Amino acid sequence: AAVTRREDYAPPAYWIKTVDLTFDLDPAKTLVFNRMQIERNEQVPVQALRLDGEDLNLTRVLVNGESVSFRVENHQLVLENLPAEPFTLEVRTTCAPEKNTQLSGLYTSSGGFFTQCEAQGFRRITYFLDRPDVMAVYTVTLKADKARFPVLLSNGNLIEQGELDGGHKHYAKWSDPFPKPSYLFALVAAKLVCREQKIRSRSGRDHLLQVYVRAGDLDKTEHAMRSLIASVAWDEARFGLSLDLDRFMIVAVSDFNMGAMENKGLNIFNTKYVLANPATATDTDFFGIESVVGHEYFHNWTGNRVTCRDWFQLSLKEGLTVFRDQEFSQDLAGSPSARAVKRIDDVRTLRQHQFPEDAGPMAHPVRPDSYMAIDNFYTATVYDKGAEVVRMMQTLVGREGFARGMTLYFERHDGQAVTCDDFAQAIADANPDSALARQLDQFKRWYSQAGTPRVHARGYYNAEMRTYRLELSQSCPPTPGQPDKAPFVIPVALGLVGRDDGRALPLQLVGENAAAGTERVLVLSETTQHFEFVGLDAEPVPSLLRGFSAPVVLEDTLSDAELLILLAHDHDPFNRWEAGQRLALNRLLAAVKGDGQVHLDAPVIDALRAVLHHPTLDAAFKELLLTLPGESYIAEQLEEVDPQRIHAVRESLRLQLAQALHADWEWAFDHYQVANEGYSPDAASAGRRGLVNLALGNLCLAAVERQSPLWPGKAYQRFKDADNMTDRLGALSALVGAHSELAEPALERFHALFKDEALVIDKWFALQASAPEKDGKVFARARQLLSHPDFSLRNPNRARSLITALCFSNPAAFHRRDAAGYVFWADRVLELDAINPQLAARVARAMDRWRQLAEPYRSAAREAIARVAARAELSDDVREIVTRALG
Ligand code: HT7
Ligand code: ZN
Repeated sequence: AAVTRREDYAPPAYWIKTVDLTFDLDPAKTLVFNRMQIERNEQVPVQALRLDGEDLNLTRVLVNGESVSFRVENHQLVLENLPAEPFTLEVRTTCAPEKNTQLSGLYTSSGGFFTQCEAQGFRRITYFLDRPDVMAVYTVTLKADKARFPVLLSNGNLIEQGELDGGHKHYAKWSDPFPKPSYLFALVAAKLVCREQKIRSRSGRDHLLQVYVRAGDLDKTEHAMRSLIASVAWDEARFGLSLDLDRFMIVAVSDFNMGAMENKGLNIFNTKYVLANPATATDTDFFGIESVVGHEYFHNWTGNRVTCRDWFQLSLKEGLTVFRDQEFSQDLAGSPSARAVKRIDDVRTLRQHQFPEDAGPMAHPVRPDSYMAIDNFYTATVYDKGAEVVRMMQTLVGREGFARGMTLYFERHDGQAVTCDDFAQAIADANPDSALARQLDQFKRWYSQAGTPRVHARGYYNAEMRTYRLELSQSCPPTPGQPDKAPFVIPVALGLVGRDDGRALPLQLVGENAAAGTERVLVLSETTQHFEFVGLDAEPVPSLLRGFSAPVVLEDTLSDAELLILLAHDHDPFNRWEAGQRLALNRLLAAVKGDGQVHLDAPVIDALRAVLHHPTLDAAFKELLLTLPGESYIAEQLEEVDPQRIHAVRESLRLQLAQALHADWEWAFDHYQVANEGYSPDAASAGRRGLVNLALGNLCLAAVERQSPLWPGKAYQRFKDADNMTDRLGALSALVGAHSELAEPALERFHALFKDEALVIDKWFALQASAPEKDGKVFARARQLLSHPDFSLRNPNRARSLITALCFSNPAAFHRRDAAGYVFWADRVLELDAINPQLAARVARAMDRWRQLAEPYRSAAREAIARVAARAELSDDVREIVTRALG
């Protein structure tokens, strides 16, 4: 398959100014009539017009109303000898939505029609210049059977509707005044109902907000609507960006490859990120909805009003919009400690997904240089590392400076398709005196160099001079195609903590007249730099990279004693959490590398107990601090990985934590119960529920070990009586995670209760496939579940609930000495590839880190990947992943 390279970008030879689309919608055969106003791009030599098209039946081509000669080659409709003046091109095609199992282009789901055009789905609807720098004004007419498809939606404003065929059919005509790239086109024709709300925004304009769902789901739309209203208000308050449409619609669909899609004025969402009520959705689901609704809404400016010139610039919209949704959720969370909880969550996600990506065969820069299938580059690097790059810009220019930069970005580029360079330039130009502006070219290495930099820190205290000299150095490991890296610009936020009293010490660098507070940002831009602090009466404990101020691995020389000081006193909650994780990690790694015996010693037990009982720390923060680092994160710290050994060591530490703090877990279980006055998904009550569920998990684990029925019995009762899904699933997970005998009846009961709630049944599959492995039973169960009547590979959420949960979230069940996990993986990738290549390619990535495995896993993994690669009729998507993995 062909590789597309960033360096080959050329502007289009033609512009499409307007598009008039008419759809005669039929699941088996839909007619698409496409009339475009086209003109030559005068900046480019005259050449043929090549329109992209895939899986289309072409029935007619007219130029200015006349038949012309044309040819179709390499998925393109080619027209030569076109008029020099602007002309009209009419193209008629048909397609078969009900056969479209890829869920890209026009497809059917639960009997309705939906579209997904990003990145290259529009070409599966009609012939077009399917690239983001071609922006056109769209008018869309939808015709369909009235009874089966009563709701007809497209982008923009409804300008006409009526009946056809004596009332059997009907039509609706939509017009979107904003020029847009084809990837933002959308249509929906289905039997749906909607929750709607009129709002007046700060700027005084009235808008109609609508959330469309299937008839039985209306009672699950309140939170999505609230989140949308909050998003509109937030973007106005924080960035002065208002909603530019009279009508903004969200539609939920149950078959969807990703989370949601920001089509102009008509966002289409995976049901998972719309539907929630207390009985069916957990606190995590509620937070997920808030952040995805925010994310898609924020794209209206960062992505839609200003879009990407080409797909290599994807992080221009995705990194920036993830940053914006993270900030939105932090601002909604409120208190500094609730903000820190969100920040810790985001960093955990980055470390769990992006760090391994950066260390494996798919490592690529935030702005990639080449791809075989662009859908493979909707990655943690483009999204989450991209967001960290934007966050570092904000750290370097300050919050207000960043908002100024955003304003300049829109002044310069509203209505354009631009590059990551344009964005960075606007932020720097709005802040000419900043470290960012001074070192912009070097800062932009974050866009061009892959790999996670290492920052090495050492401190030297001089008692005589009362100085503390901090030496920082950086390096970055090689990644595919990039053996050598130049230094990055790394903002290092830091504080110094008093060794005896935990006080935040004043930070005065040598040569400065006075201390600049107790927290500041150092900028590391050379390979090695020194910073000398003065006026220190005793050796401080450095608290570095506060708030995770850069996406790097920090290698310092802190002792356990120093980590305990930070855990008890650091003013930065992120580093306080990090100190707890490091203490646990040090013990886990020593055991994995040593004799396999892990021991939870008294100082750490006492410190964790102090955290649990702390009078002012948030429950959510305590939960994060008392959760051990995950098995994949532990694996990432090792040169060679034996997943079974890691699992055994972590399980042993988990049990010790449960036993050593038994009385404390009992106290926390009682103390943090949420008052029974109706469920609310706010951060404070969610935090309490989270900590109570963690306590229950620990109490069940310790109880099963000593064969006591008390806590499993309580958990089962709680599971039965729960009035919300967070508590019900929490109790069920406690039973499953402790391998209690009551897990089985609880699972059966759960299925019976929720058999008609697809999103809850997804949880039922995922819980079983991600349960802690014991004697191979979890893997055996997962394999059995493939033949459960509710299982299907065609629905992405359901496929993920079993396959992703096993292959990505359960290393000990997946990596087996008998290779059965790898056989399972290869079989599913091949099956899925025939149905949905995008999804297959995502599953394929479970083997990214195979080279890191110890034998016998490594050879068996290679063999499984080679088996997939040997299949001749593989999609480009999966081909790209397995080729890189073996390369
Ligand atoms: N911008 C959206 C990306 C997306 C997508 C990409 C490839 C295939 C299917 C897809 N569905 C949605 C989602 C977002 O980042 O907001
Ligand atoms: Zn996005």
